[in-house]
Amino acid sequence: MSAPAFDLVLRRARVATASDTFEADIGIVDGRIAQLGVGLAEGRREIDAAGRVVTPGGVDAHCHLDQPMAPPVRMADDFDTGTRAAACGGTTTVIPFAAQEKGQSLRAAVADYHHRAEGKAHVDYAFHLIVSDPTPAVLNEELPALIAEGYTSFKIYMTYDDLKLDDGQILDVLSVARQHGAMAMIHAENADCIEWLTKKLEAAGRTAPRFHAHARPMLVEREATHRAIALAELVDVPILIVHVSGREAVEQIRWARAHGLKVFAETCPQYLFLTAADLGIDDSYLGAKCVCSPPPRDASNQQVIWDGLNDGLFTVFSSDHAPFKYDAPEGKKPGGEEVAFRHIPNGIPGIETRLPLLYSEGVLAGRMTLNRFVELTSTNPAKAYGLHPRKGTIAVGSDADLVVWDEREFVLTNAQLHHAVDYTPYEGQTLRAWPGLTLARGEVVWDGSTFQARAGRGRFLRCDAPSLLPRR
Ligand code: DUC
Ligand code: ZN
Ligand code: ZN
Repeated sequence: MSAPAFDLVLRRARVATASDTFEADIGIVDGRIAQLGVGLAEGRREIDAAGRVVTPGGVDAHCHLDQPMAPPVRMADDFDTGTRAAACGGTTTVIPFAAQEKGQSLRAAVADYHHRAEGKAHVDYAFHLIVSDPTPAVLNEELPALIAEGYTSFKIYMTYDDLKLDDGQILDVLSVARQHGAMAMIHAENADCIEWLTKKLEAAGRTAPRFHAHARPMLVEREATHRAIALAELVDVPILIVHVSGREAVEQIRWARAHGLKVFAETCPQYLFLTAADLGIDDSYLGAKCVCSPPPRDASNQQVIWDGLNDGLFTVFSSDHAPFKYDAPEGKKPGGEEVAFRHIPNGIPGIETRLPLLYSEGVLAGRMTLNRFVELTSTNPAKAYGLHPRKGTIAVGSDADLVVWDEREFVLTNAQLHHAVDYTPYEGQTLRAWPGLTLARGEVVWDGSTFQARAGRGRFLRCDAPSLLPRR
């Protein structure tokens, strides 16, 4: 008797890619998709997926794991717990950030971040860089060399004292992106406006978590988005605006596109499923759980985001998982105290709930096609950051990163999740689906009820030139 043709065959799947939906068997050899077709030969292992939707594993292109913070604050998830949660929520590739501290070399930040990931990751990972100190050595030597070595994207901040760049520095860094073909991601909020508003609020005694949203109104995001676009136009380079929260930023991006500029945009679950009211309608400290930047807006802005997801305004849907415990001195209560909003760590967890929320409220609620869901959550992020077609699609030769969906209604609780955070902002939300199986390079990492742990199985991915960028 001859040996089975495949290590694993997924039978009669309803395969969904960014462009097509079709029924097929998926034959897997050595962690890659070897054949797609009807009536494939036998595999050593067989899984019946009859009638069930199978999508490419999610690519979460914006998440923060074990990113160094100023003490006492510390992120709740490292590469172990963060990628465990990713796998259980159907995400098989993550791209967190190797963040340069001011005064630190970029290489040292990358080396430190590799150290944090090594032996811990359950799914594959790449790194974005965060450039906070663009010295001549960084601009002329480190950044070009790192781009050539597979770190082909970096984030620029327009706010936060320890990270922000001024306009001249942004122009310098964007010039490197242009010259070396990297993707520049921009956090667009006007730092001086935020500081001015924060001081006024503090002087009036308005320091409860809900005032975080008052200190960061849409105007500050709109202005910075416009300025980022202008700076990119001056340098003649594409940019990607991250975590876009609502109408005014969307209008700036539509304006840029209408003028022929290549401006990509990302949004996140919090701008579809939360509003500023989740930061509190009174001065309760519980609102700290939803403090993130930019803050969630209101129902009409949520609709603008849904529209942008459907009409092509957005390229990428990421979690912006930035995990801090609520009831812990290293989390939302720094030092164990209820603090003024300026001191509450910015960010919320969402790496595990990103796909199920959008599948439930987008695809199954009839707001979004299945193919667009795949494009936004997997294919486009892989293309934007140089990982496609190895990641982000179901095709012969691609890694066998697959999600088999279970369509069933249930109420989400934090106890069901696998991150190390003590809450989810989506507690009590009714969901209509969850991954029933996650395969990462052909291995079952989540079977619908049990996480199949093997820390260190996740591999570091060197990124190619982003295929969404023009070749120079
Ligand atoms: N920006 C992010 O990208 N993530 C968390 C907080 C922030 O301001
Ligand atoms: Zn940001
Ligand atoms: Zn972020």
